[in-house]
Parts: sequence; structure tokens; C-alpha cells
Amino acid sequence: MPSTSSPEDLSSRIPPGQRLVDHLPVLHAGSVMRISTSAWELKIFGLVPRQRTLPWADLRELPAVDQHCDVHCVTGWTLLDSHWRGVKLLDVLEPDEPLPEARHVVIHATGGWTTNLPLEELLQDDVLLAYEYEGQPLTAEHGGPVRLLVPRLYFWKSAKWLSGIEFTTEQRLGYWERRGYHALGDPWLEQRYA
Ligand SMILES: Nc1nc2c(c(=O)[nH]1)N[C@H]1C(S)=C(S)[C@@H](COP(=O)(O)O)O[C@H]1N2
Ligand SMILES: [Mo]
Repeated sequence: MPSTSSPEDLSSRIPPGQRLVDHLPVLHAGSVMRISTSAWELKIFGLVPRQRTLPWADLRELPAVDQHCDVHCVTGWTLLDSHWRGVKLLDVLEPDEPLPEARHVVIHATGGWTTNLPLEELLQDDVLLAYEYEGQPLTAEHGGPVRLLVPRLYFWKSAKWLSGIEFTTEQRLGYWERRGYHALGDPWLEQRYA
């Protein structure tokens, strides 16, 4: 996307306390997970009518979209105009998913890492199951073959090596949230820590 923004426009896109970076850093707890597309699958479980798993081939049959967005890491860096391709979470869910009692979500990653968010944040139109970054298949370092992308919240909610989406009634804190990070994590409200 050609940038037509003036410096003034750019500063209005940088949340409080953030500084710009010019490329996407690699950042995660633990080691890089290496998962082949043939082994990748997404488990959809918890408060759903039927627990199910979505394999890579089925994900690729769903409509793909391109998305340009800014990402904001809680450690203070912001990357503007990142470009992703994948499937909207709203196109992955069946009409009867989740059950009406669901209020919260636990996102699971291969290796056991988790993050949590309120259901309404997951159901935003810009939440993506991303499998390409800047026109290339998403590398293992950046969470490939498939990661979650939740652009409205701090980037730690965008789980790399996405393996499961679990719907719950009560909020269940994830890996960083149990260690003091904010349960929601809105960068514009600077919700870094609980
Ligand atoms: N599975 C998993 N996903 C994760 C993390 C992690 O530790 N494990 N770290 C998060 C954090 S804090 C950030 S900033 C981004 C970094 O993504 P990147 O390495 O592609 O820049 O991944 C997020 N997703
Ligand atoms: Mo982060």
C-alpha cells in the first residue's frame, strides 16, 4: 500500500508510550514451534454445539482476505502498515458457534502458551487467521503456518502457532495475563498491566 500519510497522520496512529520500528521483530516466550501445514489443525472447543478440528486444507478453502494494519507490542514498539493475508475468524465460525452462554475466549498455541480475550473482541471483523505476511507464507519465527491477528489489542493477543480457540463463560487468564498483563490490553488506553 503506497503511503500517503503526512507525519501528522502518522503520529495519530501511534498509541501513547509507543515508538516506531521499521520491521517486525521476532518475540515470544519459549522456543519457535515448527509445524508443517499437513500437521496443522485448529481445535474449536468449549462452549460450542460440537467440538471440531479444522485442518489446513479446510482453512485454505475459506475465502482469503488481505489486511493492512498497525501492530503494537506492549514492550513499546509499533509497526505501521503491516500486510497480512488469511481468513477472517468470522468466516471460520459456524452460525451456531459459540453457544449463547459464551462470554470469553482462551486462545491456545502449540507448546501450551495461551492468551485470553473477551468474546466481543474476538468477533471483530478485523480478526484474522493469518497465514501470509508481506506476500510470503508466514514463517515459523512469526507463528506460521497460522497465527491469530487481533489488530485492535496489544500484539501479545495475536497468538503465534495458533492451535485452539476455546469458548468459556468465565474469564480465564492466559500466559502473560496471569503474570500481570492486562486482561484486555487496549493500546489506545495503554492497558499494559492489570
Ligand atoms: N504462541 C505465542 N504467541 C505469541 C507470543 C508468544 O510468546 N507465544 N508472544 C506475543 C507477543 S508479546 C508479541 S509482541 C508477538 C510477536 O510476534 P512476532 O514475533 O511475529 O513479531 O507475538 C505474540 N504471540
Ligand atoms: Mo509483545
